[in-house]
Amino acid sequence: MSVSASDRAPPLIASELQGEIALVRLARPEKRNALNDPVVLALEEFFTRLPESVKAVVLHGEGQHFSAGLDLTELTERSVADGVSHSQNWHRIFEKIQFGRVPVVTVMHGAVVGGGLELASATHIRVAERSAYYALPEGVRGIFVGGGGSVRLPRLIGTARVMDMILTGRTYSAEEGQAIGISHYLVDNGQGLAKGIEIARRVAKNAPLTNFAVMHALPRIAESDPAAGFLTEALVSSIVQGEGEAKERLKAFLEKRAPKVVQKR
Ligand code: 1HE
Repeated sequence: MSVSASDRAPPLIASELQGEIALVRLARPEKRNALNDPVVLALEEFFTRLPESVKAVVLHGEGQHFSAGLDLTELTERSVADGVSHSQNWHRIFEKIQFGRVPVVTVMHGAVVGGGLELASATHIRVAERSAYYALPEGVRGIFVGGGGSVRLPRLIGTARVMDMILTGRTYSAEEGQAIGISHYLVDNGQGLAKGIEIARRVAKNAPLTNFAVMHALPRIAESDPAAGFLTEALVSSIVQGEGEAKERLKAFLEKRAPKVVQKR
């Protein structure tokens, strides 16, 4: 399925169901997948209408780049009030992705900059191709992150790095991004989508309540004081293991019907 701003306009995003997973692609390659309001709203629509059968999503970008970030043509003549509401619009939609129903795997290649990096950081697993590079050109453009980047990126790579990226316009390579924790997986060019799909299929096989706890409880526990965190963890783990699915999976292991953890070679 493709979504356009109007019937004759080129598609903004394109989506496809593949069994238990859905693929969603930023589809403005001629503008380097810059994120304008219609694209961000199309993403909201996609995540709002995700069929119940979908258990994980892969987000990727068409063309040579994942995303050039905020569509800078939108910034001209915007009042302070409009700016606040635009930023809060992104916050609402990216929160819908981060705290949504299913985990999202992002495949990053080429430019992953500004709002593109903010979008990727709102998702749960990031795969990078070697062509990927990361930057926050907000400083150069005379603006500031507005898509949740000052909340999510420091938690991912540290406030000091985010400060440096914005102040100096520094670019990190795919290898550096892997070392500092922007990506979880680093693959050769052209291999990202296959890897993203493989990961999403694997994630889709988890018990839904485990995925729910990982997406909704884990980040909140990690942010809470340890005493509240331990209590919340005890409650959540007890709820998750009380589900029929957990009981069946544990029984399967004890009856030697389930896979073992494998040693990494
Ligand atoms: C754009 C945008 C954009 C490209 N908004 N139109 N983001 C940035 O500061 C990044 C700005 N973009 C770039 O630095 C480069 O375009 C790229 C490194 C991403 C790609 O370079 P390249 O050589 O492949 O493409 P290009 O020739 O620069 O761009 C092709 C077209 O896309 C061109 O339009 P055309 O009509 O002349 O063909 C570009 O103008 C257009 N284009 N990027 C609008 N970003 C919620 S707050 C978030 C704050 C931010 O995200 S700040 C970071 C903004």
